[in-house]
Amino acid sequence: SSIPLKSRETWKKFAVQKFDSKDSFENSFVRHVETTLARSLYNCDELAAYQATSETIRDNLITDWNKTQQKQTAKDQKRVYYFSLEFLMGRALDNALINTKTRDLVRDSVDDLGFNLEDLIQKEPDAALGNGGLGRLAACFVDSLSSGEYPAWGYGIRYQYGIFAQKIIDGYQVETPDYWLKFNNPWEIARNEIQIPIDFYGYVEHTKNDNGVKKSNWIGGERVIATAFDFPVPGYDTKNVNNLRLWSAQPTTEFDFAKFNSGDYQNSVQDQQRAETITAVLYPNDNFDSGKELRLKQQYFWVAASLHDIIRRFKKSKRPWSEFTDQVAIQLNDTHPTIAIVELQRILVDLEGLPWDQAWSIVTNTFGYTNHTVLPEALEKWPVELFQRLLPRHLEIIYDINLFFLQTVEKQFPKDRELLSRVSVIEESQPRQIRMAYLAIIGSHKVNGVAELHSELIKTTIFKDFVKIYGVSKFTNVTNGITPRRWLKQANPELAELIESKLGSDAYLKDLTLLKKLEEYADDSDFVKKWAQVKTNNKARLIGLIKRLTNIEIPNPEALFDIQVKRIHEYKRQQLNIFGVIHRYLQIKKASPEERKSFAPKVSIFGGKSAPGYYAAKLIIKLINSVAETINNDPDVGDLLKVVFIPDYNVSKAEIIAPASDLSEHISTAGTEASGTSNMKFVLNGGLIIGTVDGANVEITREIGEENIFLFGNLSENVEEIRYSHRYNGYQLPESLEEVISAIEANKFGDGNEFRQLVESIKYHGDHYLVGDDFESYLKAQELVDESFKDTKEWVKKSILSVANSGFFSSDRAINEYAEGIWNVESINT
Ligand code: B1H
Ligand code: IMP
Repeated sequence: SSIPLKSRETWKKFAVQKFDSKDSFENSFVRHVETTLARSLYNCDELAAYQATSETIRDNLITDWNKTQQKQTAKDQKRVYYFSLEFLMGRALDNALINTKTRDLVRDSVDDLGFNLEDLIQKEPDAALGNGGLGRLAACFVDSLSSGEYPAWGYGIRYQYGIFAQKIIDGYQVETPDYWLKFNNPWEIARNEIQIPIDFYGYVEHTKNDNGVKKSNWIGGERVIATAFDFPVPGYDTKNVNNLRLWSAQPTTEFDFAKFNSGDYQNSVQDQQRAETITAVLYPNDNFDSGKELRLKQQYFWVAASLHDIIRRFKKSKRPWSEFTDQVAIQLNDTHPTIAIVELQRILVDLEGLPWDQAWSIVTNTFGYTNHTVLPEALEKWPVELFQRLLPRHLEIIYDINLFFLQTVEKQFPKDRELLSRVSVIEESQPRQIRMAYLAIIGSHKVNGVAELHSELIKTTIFKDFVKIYGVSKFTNVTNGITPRRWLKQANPELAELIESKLGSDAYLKDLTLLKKLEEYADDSDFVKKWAQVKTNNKARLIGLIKRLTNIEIPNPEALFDIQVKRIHEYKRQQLNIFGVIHRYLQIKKASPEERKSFAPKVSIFGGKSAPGYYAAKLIIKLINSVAETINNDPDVGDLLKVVFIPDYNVSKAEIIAPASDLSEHISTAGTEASGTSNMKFVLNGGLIIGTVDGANVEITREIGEENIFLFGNLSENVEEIRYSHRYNGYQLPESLEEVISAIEANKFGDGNEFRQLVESIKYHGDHYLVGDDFESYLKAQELVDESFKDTKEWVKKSILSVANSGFFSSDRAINEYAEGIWNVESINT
């Protein structure tokens, strides 16, 4: 359906020109205000100005997006598809300005037009289609894929409601809906012409073809339509703009006439409308599997639509199926898209008529699986009964996949019945369940963890039987990374500018290892002074945010800013942190005026959301707020200690918080945090870390040197033993922690009774997360922090050396490792 040759000259004559000067920007801006927004200079408010600015940038992005897609199609290389149920993108405008290097020009143009760019940027709601690290990782990865000019698409769901907005009322978390699409979203392109039917429920028809070969045919019982929304993802300093395609559910227009003719028109329309609920809301759980039917519907809906799209694109090339894996690599971001393995097998066998073995070889060579957690409560399992109803043909295929798999295991390890039942995809429990992680391993050619320690752990614990079966080479590591464009240049423009002044260019934003050169300036007193000044300015920016959000005044910007912002979870141990704060408070109260001088003034800052149904996490939030209430209003303490809970922690707030830390806390029970990525963000912004020997902290220590990090706590190899000993030998909490608990019980922080469950789980119920075992070691590490912070020069030196050696943690490096070691995909420039 392309334009006839004789008309093409006309098209080319009017090819869209990108803005490239103030004049052309302002021209486009005014046109968008007057036509796209149907306003004028008499009623153009900041929101309208934000929208006109974004529409103008969007025009540029779409122009490059089109060229990128054409170029990639012409090059005809293998493409990578990143399947993620979460993309925590945050705001798009500032990022697009930075990546396309148009920020200064646009700032000046917007100023000409009577607006302030910084204010316009604030008008954009976050695209918060994710919970935490896993979703933000996907966002950093699409940035790096575009910047590295890889032919790549992201596939996900366009939730109408992203992660809830958190309000703090009387110290409690209250969830409110995040209807982020309230205003027209200039960053998406609705592809209403793309309408993919997706079926659920129904039954399977078994027949034989003319040659007597068995054939299975799934007859769906409910149909919804997947329609596409495309989000252009600009690379940094390149014209490459990749696509993030998010699916939205719509009712079909094929009406069920039986229903409609029964005369109940209203109810029939309502039934159809229910289709839209599939993509209505993001499940707000981090590291937790809630096992809801609607969630499985989301998963199948998204995966089936994405595969349909990929196969349509593949078929345009008229290649034989044997070449599918030369064209397509699909990465599964955790087990959430695992049903894609089964769906592709179904398409190849049932619809395309390939023999099982050939199909299965295509499937397993297509997929890679990334594991992000070893926590048992987060490992996905689905009741067999639910699959039977919702996806009956898929269940049959899972049974066959499992049967063939167990037959090969049986051959390899004859008579080891225990092994067979341990590795079976079907868990023979009541009710029987499908183990999605096992299915993901069996259906992929590579399985990776997200930091070295984590990748070793999965091989020796949850997946050790599979290492025995497949060999160790199927299991690999790709340590997570973060994009330096958003997490340095955008979040911390002053630091970026200072770095640029020494490195001579912004090349480090594409090769972060160039930061190494900063080592030369760690003792340069002029540079050290400027470095410290940037931190102070960023702290002032955070003080402003805190005042606006909580009305708390931070009187002393020189105080040590000690920050823990992340999802609230017992394994992440915000309770350890707040107990440490209480301990410090009690010490200050006991100290003489003379002794008080030895405490470095400190601001303890918390932030993060709890899953709405996670009672223990919600109690921790309440405790933090109660402690803040007591301490901040104790005149005896004054400036020595302040406690803040920043409500509604999200990506755009993280961009203000990360540059403002002196110290940040990454203090999970060893072996529980797969990687962590905010640890990398804080280090890259010149903050020091207090942390356990867990996740990427291990590699951060290796890169920046152990003299530049405050490590404490038990090691992961001892955790199981300690838990065992708690259970069978009993345990005692250290005196220091008992004192803290007594203060809580004595109602020093509101009604102590309210926190009983939190206290009891630690004191009497096994202390699963080892708060007691790590408490003294934590306090010692904090003493060292106090000591070090007093020597400003030494502290700043540590900060500079840390940044200089954080180049490894760029998501560009991570993506290059995936491309080479897992996908076998090349950049379009090579
Ligand atoms: C991570 C999750 C997660 N691991 C289930 N697992 C979810 C699991 O909605 N669910 O059902 C949602 C999220 N998230 C995080 O991934 C790890 O805890 C971090 O340590 C890691 O840095 C991050 C990215 O790899
Ligand atoms: P898809 O890969 O078929 O989904 O196409 C995505 C986009 O790539 C299209 O909207 C076009 O802009 C572009 N595209 C796809 N195929 C071709 C082609 O054969 N020639 C030029 N551009 C193409």
